[in-house]
Amino acid sequence: MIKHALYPRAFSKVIRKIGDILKSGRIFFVGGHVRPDGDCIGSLLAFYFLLKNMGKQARLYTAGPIPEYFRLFPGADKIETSFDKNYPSDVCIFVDCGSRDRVIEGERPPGIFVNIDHHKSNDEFADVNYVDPEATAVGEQIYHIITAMRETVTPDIASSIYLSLLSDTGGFRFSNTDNVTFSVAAEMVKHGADPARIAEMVFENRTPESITIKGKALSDLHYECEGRLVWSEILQDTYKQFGEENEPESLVGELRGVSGVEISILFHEIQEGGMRAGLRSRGALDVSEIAFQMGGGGHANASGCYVKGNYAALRDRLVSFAVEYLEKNKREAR
Ligand SMILES: [Mn+2]
Repeated sequence: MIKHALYPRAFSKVIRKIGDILKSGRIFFVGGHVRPDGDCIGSLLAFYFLLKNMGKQARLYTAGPIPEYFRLFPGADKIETSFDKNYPSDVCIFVDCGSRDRVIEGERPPGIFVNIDHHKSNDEFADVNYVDPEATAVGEQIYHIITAMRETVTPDIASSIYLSLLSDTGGFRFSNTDNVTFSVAAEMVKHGADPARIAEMVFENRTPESITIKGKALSDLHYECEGRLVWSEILQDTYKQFGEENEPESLVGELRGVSGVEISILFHEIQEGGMRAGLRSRGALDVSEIAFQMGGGGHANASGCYVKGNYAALRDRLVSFAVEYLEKNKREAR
């Protein structure tokens, strides 16, 4: 994919507006989604360092759990996983969240809401919404905000934004990788991000437990539609034994890598009863349509859903939606 301009002109008004809010606000709450990924963590941290440089008060929050390997990232110790109802924020920024319940169920921190996201399914829940499904990652959107404000990109900000880009593109491999991704990444390296060090943190820092869980999932793959669909699952027994925080990173993406596979799904049995599923697809196949049928959403090639209820029944329902979708959409010409 090629975008012709580095700066997304269609969003210049909202980008300026967010700049004004950042300048006038004093006490900031920055929230990310549950089970944060690298884009979420990188975006939280980029805001933390930016706001600190601007002399503002800022607290970061995500419902967690935060994978162990992000703990090594500079600033990661600032991310809180319990929500402080008494924090008197005047601005709440939500990053990488397609809907508000991805952050805090029930609770509402005070202040004006700003929503910065690139999920196609975003429901524009905030007072100010900067939602660009064409953005590589939220880190890229934050880069546009910072440059429009003419604020300095410190090495900490650069590393955080680079983490966002690297992580959401799966190491500059996915279809959201374009010329802007590389331009912004190059800028971040110029400002002090260390590509090898960050890649090592993100991709070469697995716990032995997560490898064991992955081995179990890989040893029991289920194929449907003549191999066009593959799915696997991780049950509560396994999570109880090896720890939920050791959920194997990007496994569903690896399953998509099986030749002949067009859609991959990884199911997780959840503690409260029910399922969480990650879906990945190749090319023009849009798994967000399948996730949407189960109340979820996301990107065309990467989506997910979370549904309470009977695990096996929900899993089978989602598999049948995926089979139906594949039967409607003929094999991708490759
Ligand atoms: Mn993202």
